[in-house]
Amino acid sequence: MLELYQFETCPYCKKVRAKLSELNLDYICRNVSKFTKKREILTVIGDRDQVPYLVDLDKQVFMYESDTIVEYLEKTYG
Ligand SMILES: N[C@@H](CCC(=O)N[C@@H](CS)C(=O)NCC(=O)O)C(=O)O
Repeated sequence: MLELYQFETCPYCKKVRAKLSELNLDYICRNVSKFTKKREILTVIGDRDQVPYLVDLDKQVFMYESDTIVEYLEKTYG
């Protein structure tokens, strides 16, 4: 299962959402907008307070950086 930590107006997140849709992939969307308590989860499960952050549980892959994520999705699921 794929999980995307993101917020709606982030352009980098938008790029990742577009790729997920293009590949017709199901994913759980974790909305972590700025200035919310919920956002702290990112520094617990990752090492940076930054979105987008992708978790691919099946493959135990965790990553930041939209370009890296898009490339990973294309390579793995394209
Ligand atoms: N190079 C990163 C940039 C990501 C980025 O700057 N995300 C912003 C939101 S649009 C962010 O999380 N900034 C830190 C913050 O909001 O605290 C990428 O391509 O994913």
